[in-house]
Amino acid sequence: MAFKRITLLLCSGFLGCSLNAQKAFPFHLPKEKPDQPLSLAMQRNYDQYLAPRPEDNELYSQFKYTELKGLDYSNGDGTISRRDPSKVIFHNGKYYVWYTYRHTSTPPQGAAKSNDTIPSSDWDLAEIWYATSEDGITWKEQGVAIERPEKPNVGWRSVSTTDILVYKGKYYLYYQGFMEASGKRGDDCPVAVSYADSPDGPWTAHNKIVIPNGSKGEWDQFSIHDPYPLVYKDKIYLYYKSDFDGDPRLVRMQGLATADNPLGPFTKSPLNPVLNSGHETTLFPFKEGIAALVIKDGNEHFTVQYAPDGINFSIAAITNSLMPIAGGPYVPDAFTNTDYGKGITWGISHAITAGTKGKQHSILMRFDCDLSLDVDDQEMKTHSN
Ligand code: AAL
Repeated sequence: MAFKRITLLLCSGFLGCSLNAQKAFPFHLPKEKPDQPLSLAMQRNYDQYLAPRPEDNELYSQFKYTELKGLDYSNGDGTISRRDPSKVIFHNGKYYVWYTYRHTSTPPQGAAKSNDTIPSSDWDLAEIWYATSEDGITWKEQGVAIERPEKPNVGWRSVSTTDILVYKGKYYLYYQGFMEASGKRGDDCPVAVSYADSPDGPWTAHNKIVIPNGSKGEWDQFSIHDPYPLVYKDKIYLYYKSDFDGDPRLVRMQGLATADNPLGPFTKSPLNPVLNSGHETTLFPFKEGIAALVIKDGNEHFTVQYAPDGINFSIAAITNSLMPIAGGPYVPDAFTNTDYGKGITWGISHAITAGTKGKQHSILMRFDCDLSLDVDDQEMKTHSN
């Protein structure tokens, strides 16, 4: 697939979640009727949304997808899978991404048929691998970063769904540590962490749960998934997904835990969950706050949200194209403790989960977007397809 630049439809009307949103409107209440009562829909249009048209705010984007080169898609029989990419980082002239890698003799067979060598799901019996690239499109798979530790260490059954933190010159990979196969309540897993002096490893397992499950009755008692660290307001802000375990439906939401030390202790926000929707976590510093791509699950799925304080999120934008599933963006200021985030323009996400139930395997792709303050709107418009 040829890479094409995305159609860009951005202007500069985004005002955070300011109650002064009306000022951004080039047209608003008829001047001759300033006290005209507003319908609920019109009130919301002024108070909640950030510009008169969705495409007029900086958190509106379309998304374009491009096949990656160098990560082998060819076997296609479900025995190899790459999924749930980390954020992308840039180090010594190369981009790095980590992801869940599974290579088993059979495709996933479901929980009942799973055993020590047969995976139950696409992320069972997995390891964390990594790849590097000079241009973000052609990648070289470098091999394993985090192996499954010996039983009974956290993650002995599977390590998956990782994300990277760079903090004070060291590298930290947070990941889900499974103690049982996915589908047999193994998904009720907590988050573990390994650390290294270089993105190429070697990685040392902390061998402790770093973000524990909530206590019985708390919203995150069953799982802590999709850890996603940023540095914000002088702290590590680690967002994560959990599931209210409705029988058998899961209500997925996202929470926040903060820390001064990458190995913890992490303190969960008293306002958790901070996002009422979403599945895998994708967030980035934007202006004074944090923006989130909220995908797949919940009443507010497939929206871009913004929290001026990193905690209180509102819908900022919708999109008219498919949002990246499990997006791991390149966030240049993810760890700089910025007080004015610049946003993102690309990353790696899921392309597709191929095959029928029990035979899934996942593929990674690149996404491009314009969720960045640096992009020249006019230039992008000129090159739109
Ligand atoms: C993903 C993530 C987590 C779940 C499973 C593997 O996309 O939300 O990682 O546990 O699905």
